[in-house]
This record gives sequence, structure tokens and C-alpha cells, in this order.
Amino acid sequence: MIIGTAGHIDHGKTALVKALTGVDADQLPEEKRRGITIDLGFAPLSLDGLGTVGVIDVPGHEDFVRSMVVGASGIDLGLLVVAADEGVMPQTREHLSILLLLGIPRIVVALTKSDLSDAEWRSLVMADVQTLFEEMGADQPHIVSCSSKTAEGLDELRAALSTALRAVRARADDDLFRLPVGRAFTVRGTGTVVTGTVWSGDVGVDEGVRILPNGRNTRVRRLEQHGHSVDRARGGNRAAVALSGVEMRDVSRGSVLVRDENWRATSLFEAVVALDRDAAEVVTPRTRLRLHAGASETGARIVMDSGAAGNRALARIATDAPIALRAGDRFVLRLPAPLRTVGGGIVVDPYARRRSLPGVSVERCEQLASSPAERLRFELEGEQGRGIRISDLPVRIGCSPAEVPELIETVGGYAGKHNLFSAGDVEQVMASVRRIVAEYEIKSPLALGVPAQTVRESVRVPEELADISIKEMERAGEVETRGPLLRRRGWAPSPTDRDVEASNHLAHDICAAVQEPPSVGELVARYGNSVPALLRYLERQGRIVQVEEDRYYDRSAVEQMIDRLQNKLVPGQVYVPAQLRDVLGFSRKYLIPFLEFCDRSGVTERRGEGRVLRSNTRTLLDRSPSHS
Ligand SMILES: Nc1nc2c(ncn2[C@@H]2O[C@H](COP(=O)(O)OP(=O)(O)OP(=O)(O)O)[C@@H](O)[C@H]2O)c(=O)[nH]1
Ligand SMILES: [Mg+2]
Repeated sequence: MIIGTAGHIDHGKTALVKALTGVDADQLPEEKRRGITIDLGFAPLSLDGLGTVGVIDVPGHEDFVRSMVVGASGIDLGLLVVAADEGVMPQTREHLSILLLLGIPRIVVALTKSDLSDAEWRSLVMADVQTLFEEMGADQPHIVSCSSKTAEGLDELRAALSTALRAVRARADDDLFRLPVGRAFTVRGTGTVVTGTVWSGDVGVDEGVRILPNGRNTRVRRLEQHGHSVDRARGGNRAAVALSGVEMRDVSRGSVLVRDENWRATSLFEAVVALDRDAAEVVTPRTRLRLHAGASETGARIVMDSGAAGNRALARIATDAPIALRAGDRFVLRLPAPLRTVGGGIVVDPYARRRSLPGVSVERCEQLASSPAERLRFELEGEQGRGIRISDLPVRIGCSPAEVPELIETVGGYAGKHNLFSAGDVEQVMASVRRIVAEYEIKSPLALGVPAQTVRESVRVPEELADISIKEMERAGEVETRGPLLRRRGWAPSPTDRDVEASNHLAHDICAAVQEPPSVGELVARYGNSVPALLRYLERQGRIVQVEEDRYYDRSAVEQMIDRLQNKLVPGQVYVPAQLRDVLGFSRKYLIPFLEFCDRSGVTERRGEGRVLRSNTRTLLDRSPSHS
């Protein structure tokens, strides 16, 4: 677990860390010379019953707030240091607001330099601190009066830190690994080393990791925690990671180490944002803000849901540079000139697409900020039938991989092989399928069903969604598939009296022409556009046989000709077309298509220039005529 300091310049953060741990976190020569903290410092602190926890010491100077945000990201407890002789100052305020924006679960206040003030003065400062917390809408903190110089109150402070940390929820072990890089440096003989807090999951020596945003793959060569070599680094701990074959410039501050392949860097995301009242009035979509998330900092522009200006509102944020974000992540927004913290937010969808922002109530904003299930619902709505990649969910809605199935069930989503769709999407497609099938029944009352492929194409949605919807309808007993056809359950072709009469005419014409039946085109010219459907109907009844694309024969005529072949031809002997014409008595125009039909049906077989009779006498015609 990790504690991070916070507080105004010179209020005694570094001195307090030293008094608690024995470590002087100000290591840089410039820090020593100027007597201020410039960059983050680190020290291990052993606490009774908790073991060693990490302490991050941050600078208080207003120019280094960006470093403070990096230090405060991912900590479990904020130690807000207020000098008793000075009381609440600008960076006391700003740092507290940053801790709150980052959602740091616990805050303890050290009212330090108690040796420089009397009890009366201290109680006034204490009241100011309480008012500050109240103004910012934060729970009242445990305030411990102490002095780094006299060590007064340090035991009480240690106890307060232990109590607060014990109440912090442990991080899930089975979550995705992520380590925002706070620092990168080169160690002779080891190569590039990065340090930071493991935000979630764990990583082991020799495992492959990826650096975002640049996407470089590398390997963990060595791991250290609190200066000791370890095999694995776990969530909620600081770690130093030696990386294989990586230059320092590949892993600058703000990079993130991840392991799961579904992390992507993003530069457009949706979030619930709260801005200070005065900032909300000046921020427009053209305003350039600084966005701090984890260890990264980038320029950003923000479009807020106009319906809720000033309040918590849904916003779309475009960053100047790609960063690695996960739903549920907190971030801080600062306005330049003069640089100041003006708000922050919680990521709702790191992989947003360009769209106009939906209007979202303040209550829904709260839900989106806190609940992965709500985020999933919201994103499924936003995708409008395109679906969400299931493998993206842990990053995209902010849950551990193990929680995915339950969340899908909670929102009533439909999972295909790769994508998840909302119940609304499926219902919409089901309604379309219903309409297409019904229209087809009216248009083609003689058909056995609609070709399922036609249905899939007509609904104009991803194939996965079409399949899910059709399967759902089958399960509900609404439709059934027969071979390539889809139809309403229980549907039977229902020829009208006119259809029956017309089909009898057709059957008669085809039968009468024996070996030279009219083409479909000729029949259409004779009887109209309903002919193709009627021919298919007659074929299903077994009265006619489609010999060519454009020509049907009377079934018994075909059978007679096949009989003739089987009786007259000597098995094994090759017959050229001219010989077969003599056997069948066809004219040339009809002969070749008929022979090809015989080949397809397995009666004959091509052999060079001619054909032989196949011994296997089962033919297409032996099959049941209708595939209903
Ligand atoms: N008398 C007294 N002096 C203190 C105490 N704590 C810190 N100081 C002094 O206050 C000055 C500032 O202390 P630091 O610990 O460097 O303050 P800081 O908050 O780390 O400052 P930045 O990191 O620059 O923001 C130093 O001269 C310390 O010796 C204390 O409890 N009592
Ligand atoms: Mg300091």
C-alpha cells in the first residue's frame, strides 16, 4: 500500500517523511541547495501490523503541481501536511482538491510544526482545516497535531495511518496489470529501469509487457520492491522494473506498462467531468486544458453536455497525444495562465467514437462514474447495433476479466463469438426479420421460406448480430430454418385457386412438349410474372424437374429418357453425343443441356469426348422431391 504526501510548500512534508522513515526523500542536489522538493521522493515506512508501505513525497511548490499529480495518482492514502504556524494555504487547497479529484480513498491530516505554535492557535488552524474539508464536500479527516523536530505526535500519526490503511479495500489480485511510469533511468549493467506504482494486477520476471502509448513490446528483466529483488510485483506496491532492450526515450514519464493485449492508447474518450463554477463559465470546446491522468500529462480539449453546464456532466475529451486510459480512471484538468486546477473527472468510455453527446442526467452521471454495469449499458446504447468487443470490456468498462460474464448477464446483453450486443439491438433486428419474413410470405405465397442469407443481408447489421437474433427467434419458436430457408414456424405455402389453375396450365404445357419444353422466359411471356414461383411450386410437388437454369421438364418424360439410357447403353462403353442423340432422339439444342443434367444427377459421367453410364443407378430423381 502507498501513502502520498500533499500540502503547501515548506509546510514540512519532507521533514515529516524523514521523521517517520529516517529517509531524506530530497535527493537532488538542487533540492538540497534550494531547500525545497522538486521531484517525487520515495521512502519505505514500516507500520505495526501492516508491514512495509511505500511513501511518496511530493513537492509543494505551485510550479510542480504536475509532479504532485503524478505522485498522488494510484496512492491509497493522502497525508495532507499543514504547518500549524501558517495554516491553510493555496496549495493546501489545490492539493486537497487533487486528492479528491483522484478519488484517493482516505486522507489523514498532519498538523505539523506543532512546536512553533500554541494550543489556541492550533485549534484555530484545525477548525480552518475542517472548514476546508467541508467546503470541498469531503468527509472530515483524522487530524493529528505533530512535530518533526520534537517527534511529538508521531506515534499517534503512525497509528492514524495504520487505521486508515486497514480500512482501504485490497486491490483485486486477478485484475489486469498496469504500471504508470513515474520515472525512467539507466542503470549501468542493467539498462533501462522504470519505477512507478503497480495500479492493478501483477507482473513477474521474464514476462512480456507492452509500453503504451508507443506499443513497444519488451520483457521484464528484473523486479525490485523497496530495494529488494522480487519475482513478482503486485497491485498497490511501488516497483522498479528493469526492461529488456528498451531505450530510456521509449518509456518516459507518462508511459504505461501493461500486459493484456486489449489495452490501446486513446486520444478521444468520454468522461463524467466536474469543473469549478468559474472555470465552467470560461471553458469552451476551443479552450486548451492540461489533462493529468496517472503519470501522463497532455493538452486536451473538452466538449461538455450543454444541458448540464457547471454541474457534473458527460463530456467528450480529445487529447493532443495518445494516452492509456481505462474506464473508472480519474484525471485532473488544469487551466493555463495562470496555471490552476479547475476540475477533473472519471473516464466512462476510453474508446469513444465521434458522436454528439447524449443528454445525461446528473444521477446517471453518478452511476456512470461508479458502476461498470452502467457504463456497459451506456456504451451498448451508444454503439447502436455495432456491438462491443467482449475482449475490450475489462479496459473499456473497468472491471476485472473474471467479472465480465456476470456484468453481461446484469445488463441482459447478447454475446456472440466476439462482440456483445444489447437486448434493444437484438429486439430491433428481430422486428426486421419478422417484417422481412412476413413480406415474403405475402409476396411469394408459394415459397417454402425466405433464403436465410437474404434475410441476413437485408437486416443490414453485423452478421453476428443477425445470427444471434435469428437464433433467438428460433429458440422462442417464432421461426424455423429448413436447409437454406427461414420461415415463420408452421408456415406452409398456400396456393390460391388461381395459383392451382395457373400451375396446372404450366404443367400441362411442359408435359405436352415432352422433349422440347418451353423455356421459363417463354412461359413468362405466355402467363405472366408469377411463372417462376409457380414452377418452383410444381417442382417441389415433384411434377416437373429443372434440367437447365431456364427450362423445366415433365418429371415422367425425364424418367423415361433416363430409363432409355439405362436400358440401351452398355455399361463401361463410351458414347459420343451423336450416339446419345440417336438413343434419346433429341435435337442438338436440347441434347447437351440434358446430358449435363444427367452428369450432375449421376446417371452418366464424362469421359473424354463422350460419356459412360454410371453403374450406380440412384439418381437425383430418386430423392424426395420436396425438401420441406
Ligand atoms: N520547527 C519545525 N520546523 C520544521 C518542522 N517540519 C519542517 N520544518 C522545517 O520547515 C522547512 C520546510 O520543511 P520541508 O520538509 O522541506 O517542507 P516541504 O513541505 O517538504 O517543502 P516542499 O517539499 O518544498 O513543498 C525546513 O526548514 C524544515 O526544517 C517541524 O515540525 N518543526
Ligand atoms: Mg519537500
